[in-house]
Amino acid sequence: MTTDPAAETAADTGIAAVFAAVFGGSPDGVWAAPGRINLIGEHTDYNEGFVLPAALPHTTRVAARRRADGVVRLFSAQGDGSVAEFAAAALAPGSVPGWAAYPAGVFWALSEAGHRVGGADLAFVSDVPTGAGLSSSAALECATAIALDDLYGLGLDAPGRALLAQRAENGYVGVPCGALDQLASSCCVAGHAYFLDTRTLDGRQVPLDLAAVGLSLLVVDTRVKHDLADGAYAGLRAGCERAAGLLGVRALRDVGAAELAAAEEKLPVELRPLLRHVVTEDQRVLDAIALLDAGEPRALGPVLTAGHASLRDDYRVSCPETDLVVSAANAAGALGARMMGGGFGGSVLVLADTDRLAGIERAVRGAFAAAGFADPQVFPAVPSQGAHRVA
Ligand code: GAF
Repeated sequence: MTTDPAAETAADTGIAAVFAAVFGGSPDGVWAAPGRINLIGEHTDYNEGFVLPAALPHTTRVAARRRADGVVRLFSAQGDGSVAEFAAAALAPGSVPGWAAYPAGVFWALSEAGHRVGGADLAFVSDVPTGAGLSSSAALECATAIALDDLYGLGLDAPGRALLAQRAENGYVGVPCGALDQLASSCCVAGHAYFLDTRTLDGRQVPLDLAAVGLSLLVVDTRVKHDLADGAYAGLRAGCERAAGLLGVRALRDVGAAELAAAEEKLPVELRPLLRHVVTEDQRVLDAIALLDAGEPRALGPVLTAGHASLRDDYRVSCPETDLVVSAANAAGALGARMMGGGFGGSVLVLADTDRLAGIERAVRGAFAAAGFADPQVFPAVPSQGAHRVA
């Protein structure tokens, strides 16, 4: 869980030993892809809007070696000890179950896109929390994509790998996610947030040195597991697409903030809050970028908290635990806080003065204990490097 080169080498030694124990011999290389936070811009990606993620120091690493016989073997140190094995050429959506579906889907998506990829042995070791809204699935996919890109000399670029990883999740695993997580895991740069227009894929790395101004980002993982594969996420996406159709626009991104009230009138009542969230959230991303460009990161706090209120009241994807983190953190002096990811559990991002972090963490843990919730996992989020080769 680090991008420090010396520490990464130590981590490699560990993963090479895992590889040797499972497959024998040495890997051809080791690659890493991170989980992500998202400063603002939630449920905007599949509405072709704006996002502002940053990579976490937590990564999924993969030690990989080409095979000449077309066989793929997958092992995860976080799995049940078994090896998933299949022929690369025989993949069809859904043919490999469980966690191995994500890397298998990358083989499938590469082949569907016309890339010549044969077999490989891959051993994964990850410290990205799973089911926590921090993109553990995308880290698994993007680590696989960069390893196969190098092993088979495909010559892909980072956004290209990200879109193939998204295709794997949509077409092979069957989750209709947008491209936020895969683009963040592939393209982020250490020390920066990544401002991205998900329609045009125009992106800009925005320097984010919060430590220099005495600020920190904290992740609070509520440990309430969300599962994107369930129907709620798909239902929200379908609702947005229905609303766009009724409004005669390609995607809800095309409704400007000034047109919001008139557009709401044209929709059935149940779709209005979805439109409201997407339009106001896109505007919050633009507001956040303007604040960062103006050198006013403290002022991001209220933007984050407004984003949470919109996800809670309009999009309705928060839960009592994420709501409690936001209210307890803000009451204890945070500048702002919001849930991240698909919702229904997962993690909250807190922006605070560094010297108030300990008090905020105490307050959140105390509030959870008082409410009878399980103790959350809390760690700092330092903007880190996107997918890269480690060794
Ligand atoms: C999940 C999805 F995978 C992303 O594509 C995005 O929609 C996010 O939820 C919500 O912003 O992480």
